Amino acid sequence: MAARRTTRKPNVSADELKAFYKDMLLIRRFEEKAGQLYGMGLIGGFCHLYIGQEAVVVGLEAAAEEGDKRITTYRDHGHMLACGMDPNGVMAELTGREGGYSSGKGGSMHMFSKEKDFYGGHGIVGANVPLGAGLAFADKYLGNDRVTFTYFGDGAANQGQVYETFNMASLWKLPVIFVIENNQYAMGTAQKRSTSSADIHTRGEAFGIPGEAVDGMDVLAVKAAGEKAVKHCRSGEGPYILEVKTYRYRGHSMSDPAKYRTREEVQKIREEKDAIEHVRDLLLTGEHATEEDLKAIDKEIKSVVNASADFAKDSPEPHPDELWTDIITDVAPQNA
Ligand SMILES: Cc1ncc(C[n+]2csc(CCOP(=O)(O)OP(=O)(O)O)c2C)c(N)n1
Ligand SMILES: [Mg+2]
Repeated sequence: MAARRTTRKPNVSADELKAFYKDMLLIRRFEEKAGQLYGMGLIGGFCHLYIGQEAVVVGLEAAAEEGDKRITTYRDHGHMLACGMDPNGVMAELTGREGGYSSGKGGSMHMFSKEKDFYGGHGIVGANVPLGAGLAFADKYLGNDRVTFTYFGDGAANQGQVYETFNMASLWKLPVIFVIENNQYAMGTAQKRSTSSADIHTRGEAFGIPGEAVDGMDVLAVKAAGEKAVKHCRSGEGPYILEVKTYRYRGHSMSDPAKYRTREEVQKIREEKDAIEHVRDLLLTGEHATEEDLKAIDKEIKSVVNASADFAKDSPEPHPDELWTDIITDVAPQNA
């Protein structure tokens, strides 16, 4: 295997490293299972897998506190699992079953959890960015010190509404972290073909928003960058941009011809940079865990994921009477 980043001794406890390993593995195995269920025809419609990007959301969740909020795009399963949503409810939603987070009527891109401060799951590229600033505005208005993680992609970063949002977020000093998950592609378009500047994190400069880039395949680096960003936002200094350099191993969605990159490119990153393998190496070389310990974790994760698939399959489809429910509400939102 190619040279890895294992020589550095990380300033992290064994328990925390194990938790990172477990949380990232849960996302990967869950997504692999979702891919299988899609292949079997049990999941329909759009389905965007997060495999390869696990360290982004796990690192940033480690920097978050109770009451902080998150909002993301259609590539959202990992975000839900990382903030503690129930794998059963997520898998049941993917399969369109009653036990799902949106009672089987939302699917992969449309799940929410007020309990976990997860505000979706949004299918329109860039549209969740102003919504994220709105969540941060609410916290500022209510006078608390919570922050909102607003995730979007390198492709979305070229959208006009992102810059309108940057302007207002900076003007009003909103506690929002704009997390750009730069996985190098927007569907089949490579970043260098679509994006005029290589450093997306500098795009806030015109608005006075600080930004930095971080290795998104290194969960410890992501956590450290996240903590810095959170500190900035929580202390009332306004928004912050984190460009997290990552990579998706699977296609854009389940229907991707994969003609825009080579298999070798994907393989090379998997071999040299994989975030889960990185933590596995740290655990083993630092003697924080044995192969047996890791096998036990793998087994535990596998059973959680299998249970979620069984739960989904056993859950009924929504009753036809539900066709006209949950569409629109006439109840005005109350104070949070
Ligand atoms: C407004 C809008 N335009 C186009 C699309 C189709 N579309 C879906 S995902 C996507 C690419 C977005 O890429 P990126 O922001 O890099 O996110 P990634 O999929 O890589 O996570 C496009 C063009 C859409 N959903 N919404
Ligand atoms: Mg992208």
